[in-house]
Parts: sequence; C-alpha cells; structure tokens
Amino acid sequence: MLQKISMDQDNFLSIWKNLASKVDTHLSTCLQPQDGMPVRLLEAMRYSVLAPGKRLRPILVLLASNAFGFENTNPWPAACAVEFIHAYSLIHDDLPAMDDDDLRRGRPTCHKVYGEALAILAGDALLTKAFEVLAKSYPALAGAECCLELAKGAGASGMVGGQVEDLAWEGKPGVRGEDHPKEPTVKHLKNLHDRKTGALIRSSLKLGAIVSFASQNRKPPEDLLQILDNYGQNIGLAFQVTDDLLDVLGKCESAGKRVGKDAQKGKLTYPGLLGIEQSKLLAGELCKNAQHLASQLGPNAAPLMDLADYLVSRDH
Ligand code: GRG
Repeated sequence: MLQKISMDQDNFLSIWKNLASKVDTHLSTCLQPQDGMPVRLLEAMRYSVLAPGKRLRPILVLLASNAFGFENTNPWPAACAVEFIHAYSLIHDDLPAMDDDDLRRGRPTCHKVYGEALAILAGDALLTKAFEVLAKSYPALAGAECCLELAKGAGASGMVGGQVEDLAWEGKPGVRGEDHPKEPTVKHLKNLHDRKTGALIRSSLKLGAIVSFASQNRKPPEDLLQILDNYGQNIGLAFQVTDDLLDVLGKCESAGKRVGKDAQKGKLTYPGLLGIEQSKLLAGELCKNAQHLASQLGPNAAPLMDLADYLVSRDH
C-alpha cells in the first residue's frame, strides 16, 4: 500500500528517491524464476530492469494514484508494468539495428553483455511480462482497462509508432514511406515525441487513475483522465526538450550514456531546430502549463507540480 505522499514531510528529491527504492523492490519481486524460464533470460531481464534508472514512469503511476486520495489503492503492479515496457524499449533502442549504443544507465547495454539475440528476447519477455502483471494483479475489468491503456501507449500508435517516425527522419533504410514529408518542422518533432516518449508517460498517469478508482469499484471520470493526459503531454515534451538539451550540454558521467550523439547521427532535436535558448524557454513554458493542469486536481496532486519542475532542471 502507498503511504499518503505529502510535500510537507520532506523535499521532493528525497520523496522521489524513497519511492524509486520501493519501486526497485517491487520490480525485483516481480522478476523471479518461473517454470520454463531460462536462467540466462531472467538474468538479462533483471540486468536491464534493475540497472539504476530514474523510475520516472512508475513514479508517475504512484503520484497520479495518490492524487485521488483513496486509501486502499494498490499501484505497484501498474508501476512495475510501465517500467517493464520502458526497459524493453531501451534494450531494443540500444540494438545495432536501431540506435546502436554501448552504454545505458552507466553500464554496458544489454546486447553488449548478453548478445543481440538474448537482448531482443529479454525485451520481448519484458513487454509480455507487463501485461501478465496487470492481468493477474487487478480485478478483471480494471485489469483489462489497464492492459488496453498500456497497449495504446506502448503500441503502434504510441511509443512504437513514435520510434518508427524517429527512424524515418533519421533516414534509416526502408522505414520512410512514399508520402513522408521531406523537411521536418517543429510540428513534426512535437508529434514524434508525443508518441515516442509522451504516450507511455501519459499512459502511466492514466494507469494511476484507473487503479486508484478501481479500489472504489469505479472508473475514473473522463474529465480527470483528460487533465492527466494534458499534464502528461506537457511534461512528456518538457522531458524530451530537456533530454535533447542534455545531449548538447550534458556530461557523459551524469547522463550515464554517450552525449552529443544526436547531432552526430543527424537526429531531429529541439536545440537543432529551435536553438538552445528557445529550447530552454520552451521547456520552462511546458513546465508551467503542466503545473497549472496539476493544480486543477487538488492538493494531493502537489507532488505532480514539483515533478514538472524537477524534469526540466535535472542533469541526467
Ligand atoms: C525500441 C520500441 C522501441 C521504442 C524506443 C523510448 C524509446 C522508444 C527510446 C529511448 C531512446 C531515448 C534516448 C529517448 C529519449 C528520451 C528517453 C525515453 C530517455 C530514457 O528515459 P529515462 O531518462 O531513462 O527515463 P532512465 O534510465 O532514467 O529510466
């Protein structure tokens, strides 16, 4: 059970660290040996999931569920499910066929340690694990709603679609369709990131609402879901603009991955299209929009306002 999160207890960063460490415990508990599961596969899954990440998406599930103040909510399975999807996406994104990275979360990437075949399969197993955890942890209707929301956020119209769009702009052979525009605009970039990073962020928030209202045998009202969706859209873009800025301005040690890679690969980025100063202004504006939206959810949503601030001021 999640203890009520209140800002007067401590500062936001220590609340974040505390929640992240609880998330880690739940992730580890979910990833245990099962009949038929090859030991090396489990090892690769645990290697990637339990590597030190920020746990942003699980924390969004926790903070969104906390915003509604229902005492007997169990947000942990949903929090683990979104991190499994995220970990799978990172493993696949790092493969030579995609972004070809050798460093992730300060460690060698999954395929560098376990080989490409097992890395692909560890990603596949994490993707399916996410839905298993949701389906077995919640009452049938809430479980199905969670699965549907996560499938939309992670799938072809969400994260995977955004990744395809990113590869298309990068000029990856075979990815770009005949009708694909030739020159990128800020609108294209926003649309790409609304799906690539934004869709899973928005789903995480909505899963928080679904599991919270499920504790009362209810569905979350549409207007609340819409506020969370809009909030997620703003922090998702703010997160991405900041990520692009960190790739230009950041240090490899704090990023835990190679920096300066976006420009090298001719990637479509905010600093590339808008310049550094405009990108910083945009991140600030998105953060303010997000805070205004979170304020409409009432006093229990205060940590969502602090989170928006944290996302644009982070160094990794
Ligand atoms: C391969 C299906 C598929 C999708 C990949 C999310 C994604 C789509 C790729 C990640 C590549 C990337 C660097 C995207 C930019 C923003 C981002 C999602 C960074 C990583 O997320 P963080 O910063 O990572 O939350 P940690 O390690 O803290 O969890």
